[in-house]
Amino acid sequence: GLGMDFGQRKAKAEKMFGLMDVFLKNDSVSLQKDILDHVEYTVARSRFSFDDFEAYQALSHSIRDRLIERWHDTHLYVKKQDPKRVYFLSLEFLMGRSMTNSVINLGIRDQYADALNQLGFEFEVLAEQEGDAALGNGGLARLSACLMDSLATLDYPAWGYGLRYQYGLFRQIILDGFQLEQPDYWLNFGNPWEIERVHVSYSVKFYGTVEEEDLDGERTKVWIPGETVEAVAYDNPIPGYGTRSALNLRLWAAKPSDKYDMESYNTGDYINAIMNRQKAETISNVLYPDDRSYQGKELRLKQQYFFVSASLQDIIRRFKDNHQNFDELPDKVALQINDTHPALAIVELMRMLLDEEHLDWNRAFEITCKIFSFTTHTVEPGGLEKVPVDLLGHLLPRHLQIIYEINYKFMEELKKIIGQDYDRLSRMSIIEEGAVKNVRVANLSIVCSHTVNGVSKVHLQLLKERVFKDFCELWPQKFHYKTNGVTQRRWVVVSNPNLCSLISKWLGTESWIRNVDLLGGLRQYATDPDLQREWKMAKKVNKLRLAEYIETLSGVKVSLDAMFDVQVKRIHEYKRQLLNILGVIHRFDCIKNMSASDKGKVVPRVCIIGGKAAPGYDIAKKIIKLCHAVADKINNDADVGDLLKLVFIPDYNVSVAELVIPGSDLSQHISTAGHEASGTGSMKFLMNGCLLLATADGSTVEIMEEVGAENMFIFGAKLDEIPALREKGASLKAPLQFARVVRMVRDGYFGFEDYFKSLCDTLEEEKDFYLLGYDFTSYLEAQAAADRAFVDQEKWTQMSILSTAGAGKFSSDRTIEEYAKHTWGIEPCKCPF
Ligand code: T68
Repeated sequence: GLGMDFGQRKAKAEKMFGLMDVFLKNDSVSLQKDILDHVEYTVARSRFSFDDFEAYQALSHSIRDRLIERWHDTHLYVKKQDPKRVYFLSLEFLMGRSMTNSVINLGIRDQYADALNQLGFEFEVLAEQEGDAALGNGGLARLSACLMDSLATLDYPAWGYGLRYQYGLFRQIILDGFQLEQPDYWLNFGNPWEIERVHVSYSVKFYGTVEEEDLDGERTKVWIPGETVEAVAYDNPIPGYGTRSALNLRLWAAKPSDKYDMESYNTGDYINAIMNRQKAETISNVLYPDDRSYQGKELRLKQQYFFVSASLQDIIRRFKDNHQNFDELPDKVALQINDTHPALAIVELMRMLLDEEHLDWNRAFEITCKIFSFTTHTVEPGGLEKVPVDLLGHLLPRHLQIIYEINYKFMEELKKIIGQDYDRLSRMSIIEEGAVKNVRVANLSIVCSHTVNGVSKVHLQLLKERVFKDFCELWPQKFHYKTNGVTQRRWVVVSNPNLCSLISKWLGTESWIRNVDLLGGLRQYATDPDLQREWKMAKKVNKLRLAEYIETLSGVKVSLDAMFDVQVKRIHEYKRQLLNILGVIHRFDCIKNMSASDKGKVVPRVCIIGGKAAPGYDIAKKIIKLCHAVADKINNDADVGDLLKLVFIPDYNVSVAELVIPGSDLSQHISTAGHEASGTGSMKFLMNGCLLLATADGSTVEIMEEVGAENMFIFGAKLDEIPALREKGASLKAPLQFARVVRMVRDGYFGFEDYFKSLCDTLEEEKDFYLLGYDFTSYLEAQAAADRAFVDQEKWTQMSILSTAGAGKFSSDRTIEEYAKHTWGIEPCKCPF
């Protein structure tokens, strides 16, 4: 794939860097030796006796060596070229496992598989030993991971920055059908994929006061901080596919600062002083598990500032290595903030430029606005981040002053444009007045960014009409959208090897792995009986794998002839897992009341639901319990048998997704229209040839444009109908079928009627905000259409092939190209060997 053999690369490298050492060799014998050396010297086990986990450790270190090699070469080269770089700032990255992805992207999976066979191990078995890196909640965090993969593959000069949480997203365990949260202390067994850089560290300051001082006859503000914490870098190489580029994802861990004077007068003071120092580490201890709500918590704000301050110090230091003039900063640096969580970066850069580099306000502000772009992932105006002014002023007094100053100048400018429209001025102000004064982080981000991106076409429309209406009217040219994407490397090549080789065989090339538009070439074979047969076979194998997983987890045996109908994502009222469960109850009820001959016509279904509820989200937790209660009833009903099963897959995460998605026939994306900014799960299912049952919301609107509504099952109220429907409220009569299934839950047919009462109450006609009642009829119709299509397996397989064929647009490669060109202004920087 790299177009050069070992000798050529070495020759070229030597010419460029002179002293460049030889690269590691990738033939089977060298790999075996490497693995055994790591068994002996890294893992410290005898090379004659080691188990699967130790083999995994040794193997991962051998892969890590190769990652580091490319990562060094990339850095050396990019440093020399000094192009404009993008820095992707995100508080969350959901990387999942690294091993298989790494060897595939490095292009040495087969060599490793062979070397391991020689040693008596199997690559796939060892890969299962790895735990997930779950440093994020859901879609936003997995998007960050997919974008990093595309940045690396497309050779962009980019860095990711984030936090190295000690505890990732909680593990979900299910006890009696209830969700329990368990800590994810993921670093317990070491992490071979990171490189600790004890010498790359920065002091991050908090609290204290701001004083005025004389500097060369001018009054300047000086922040006298009260607490210092050290940020230590942990680097995670991100290899590109079919290139030698490997990017860096730099995650910060909090450590006590050495610049801490202790004056202890007795042993007790000394011990206490040490204990207090140790508290510094709590900053990067734990990921917040709420994927939507914002509470003004000091620790969360500390995390945000800690990560932003360390990253900016690092970025500015790198800039200053070969530049003195800050006017050049926007030509060398693009800063992308992933949602508003890293927005303090804006204020921190202003502070550095003003207080440390002594630029005047206008110059500092102009530079800052040229550097920042921001992507929002929200559709609810109420979901926007707010920070109490008192909290911010206490933790970061100087930053609050700067925010006030930015706002004052913005308000003055705004008055000149819109006049004395005080309602609008107060809506647009960065400061929200009221009983508790808040900083509106989104307003700050919009005012100080050159570009604001939504994540799908309809999302931009919602930003214009609802979320950022005032700002869109003021600066229409600032607002854009970049439709999200997912990486086909992770979501097809790694997770669905059967389908991957099938696609390559029929397209006659592996190029689609880098150029996913080529998938369109499958269209011409959609009705070819040979492809159809092979396609069905690949799906069968994946379904078998999933069925085995389900059986080990839940003891439920499922039939491979049934349609595997899947909804996996975070549990939310707006995502309407409840609609799905009520649909299952309806199906169950129908089967129970059917004649024997009608039963013969039922298309057997395995309904699969998975996802985590935020620990404090009561209704979401009740939905999980309801799913289990209904499953208990259905799965043990002799009348139903194989016609219907309901399974809840616990602890849904990236590696579970890699198993579940390829094994699904149908997947559900059924949010109330106008509530899902994009949705990226749908894209993964689509690539894997799963049919979509969906509302026209977020990304599915664009998926319809690509694969055609006739190849999907679309239902539900449309975006523009929703306001009127909500207005009607109680006068909207829910259909009888809906009333009947809700009644079954209410009356305790599945037990726990007291516990489910508040859940059922959300479905009352006047309260049914997410319009489950209204959409129920068309939902059932869409489900019936899916049944009919499944009976005609030829037709179904054709639709499945056309789904994969239409998935090209939804590669994160396309997303990254758009960001690079239109938002960041960066070019690829490819190491020529
Ligand atoms: C999701 N947002 C969107 N947020 O809901 C989804 N929020 O439609 C979209 O496809 C995806 O972002 C990618 O754009 C989230 O996942 C969070 O996880 C989150 C986390 C912390 C605070 C707020």
